[in-house]
Amino acid sequence: MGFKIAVAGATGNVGREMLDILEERGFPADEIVPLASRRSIGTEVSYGDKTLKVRALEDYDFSDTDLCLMSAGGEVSKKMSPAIGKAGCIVIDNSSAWRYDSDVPLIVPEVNPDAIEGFRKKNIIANPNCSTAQLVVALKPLHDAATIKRIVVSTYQSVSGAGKDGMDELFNQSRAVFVSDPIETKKFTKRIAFNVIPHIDVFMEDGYTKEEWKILAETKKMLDPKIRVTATAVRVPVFVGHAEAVNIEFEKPITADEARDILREAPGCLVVDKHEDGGYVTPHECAGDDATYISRIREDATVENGLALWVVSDNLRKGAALNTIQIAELLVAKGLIQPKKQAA
Ligand code: 11C
Repeated sequence: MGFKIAVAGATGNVGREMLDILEERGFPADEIVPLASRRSIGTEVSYGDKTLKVRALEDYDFSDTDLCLMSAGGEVSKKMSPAIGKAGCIVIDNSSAWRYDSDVPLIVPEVNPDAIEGFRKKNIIANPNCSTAQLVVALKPLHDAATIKRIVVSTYQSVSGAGKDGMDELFNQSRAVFVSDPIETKKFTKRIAFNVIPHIDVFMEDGYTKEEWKILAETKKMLDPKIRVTATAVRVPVFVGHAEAVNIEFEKPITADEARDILREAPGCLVVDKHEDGGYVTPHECAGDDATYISRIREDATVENGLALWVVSDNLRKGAALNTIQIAELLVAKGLIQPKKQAA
């Protein structure tokens, strides 16, 4: 007997990816229910070779559903997840609504799998921001080996992080440049085609953006509150795949060769680090893959015990849908969820 799973936000970039990954990985599902807002009722989505019709999230009764994979945005999640959890359906939420709540575990299975046990207070588990997920997958094994004191990270984030509207804007603006049409900016505050924008999410009082703050807060929550983090988050004209240039200062000495060996063995990591032309991974190459790729590993002689790395991953997969399904798999592997139908 398998699980009954609702996918909320099933028509979005991440929701569709969730449906693909559930099927690809053979997650033990007896029934999949795609949900979205009322205006999407009847929209068709694919699950393997099946076509499923979207139902209204607002009207759905979760009482016989085991798991809700929620990618319907922060506002919807804030409003609906507590009641879904109370109905006995575990919510794995992809928004930032619950990540910083001390009663909600924030999980990357390669990094802090044991923290998942804390989900029972609200029946909600949070999935991190895409730029944090790939970062902590790379940092965790290095932190275990040599204790990270401080990181400086600059991100190069694809437009799919801003949803389908972000992808459409890059496409339409690129086309407009070639045919000399006027450039329209709607989703991003400046032109993204053939440009980069040092601004993701809203500005905070200290001059950092919320995206930059999320990287700091989530790394501390999942990895170690003592690590100091500073980030610059930049949107780049790439459709899928976030890249990050990361400088790390450790307490203990660690060489680039040692880091390379550690990362080669680390779960979720793939090292591609040939010191030659093209001997590194770019976002375009990682799109559609599950791994977090690590390249350009080198010693940073400007600080004591310093390393620099280049980290790339598919933001819709490890950064969102894949990590969500890995959390669901972790619940099953730890025996923390049972199909309700079987229990009845
Ligand atoms: C972006 N990282 O690339 C964002 C998208 O908190 O889950 C994900 C926002 C979040 O725009």
